[in-house]
Amino acid sequence: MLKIAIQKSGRLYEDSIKLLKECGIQLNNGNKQLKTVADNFPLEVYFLRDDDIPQYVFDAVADVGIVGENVLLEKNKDIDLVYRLGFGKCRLSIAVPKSMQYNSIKDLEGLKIASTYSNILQKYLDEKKSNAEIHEISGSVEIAPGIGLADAICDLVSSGSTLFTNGLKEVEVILRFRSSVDS
Ligand code: PRT
Ligand code: ZN
Repeated sequence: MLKIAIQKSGRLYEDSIKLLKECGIQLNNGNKQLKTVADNFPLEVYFLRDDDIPQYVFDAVADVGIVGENVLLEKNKDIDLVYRLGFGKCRLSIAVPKSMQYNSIKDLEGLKIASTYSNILQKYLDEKKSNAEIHEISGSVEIAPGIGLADAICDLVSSGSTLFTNGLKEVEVILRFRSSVDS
């Protein structure tokens, strides 16, 4: 029996289910259960928090998983990216308050950046020889500068509207996650 881990709910859920359907796989119990077996194919589907998917695959509890490349990189498990599916496109960026003068990464020296992507961000800061400090938080990153928790943020961006509504501007793009199916 093949085992696949997909997101239980959230941005990747619909497209993951759609993909399985397009493969002709029939699932009955939706995402109410933590796992389900396909009606017409020897496939078991696990519904998980996206953050847990790399570990499940690494532990071989699941054979494959559908997860954002950002999560895959942040968790840094020894597992292979075998295919880009073409959905969930976004980028990981650093943003600062609109009013801040920003010319280069040097302007972040000694400042605090709130992020849930501390591993990817630390690697980027090291590459740029920046000593900015990372403040790791697990969510609602965009409000951090507004409430005095940090000077800047590093988070995923797609349309840019969350940055805009929180008075932030994008100043560094760390990674662009390609959605192309063949790259
Ligand atoms: O509950 P669980 O832990 O499983 O889900 P989650 O809340 O951690 O993740 P979820 O469902 O928000 O996102 C799942 C995946 O979708 C991410 O890991 C990315 O690979 C991908 N993705 C694509 C995004 C976005 N676009 C995105 N815009 N994930 C999050 N966002 C958030 C971003 O963090 C920010 O808060 O949306 C906001 C910005 O969006 P814009 O459009 O305003 O720029
Ligand atoms: Zn998550």
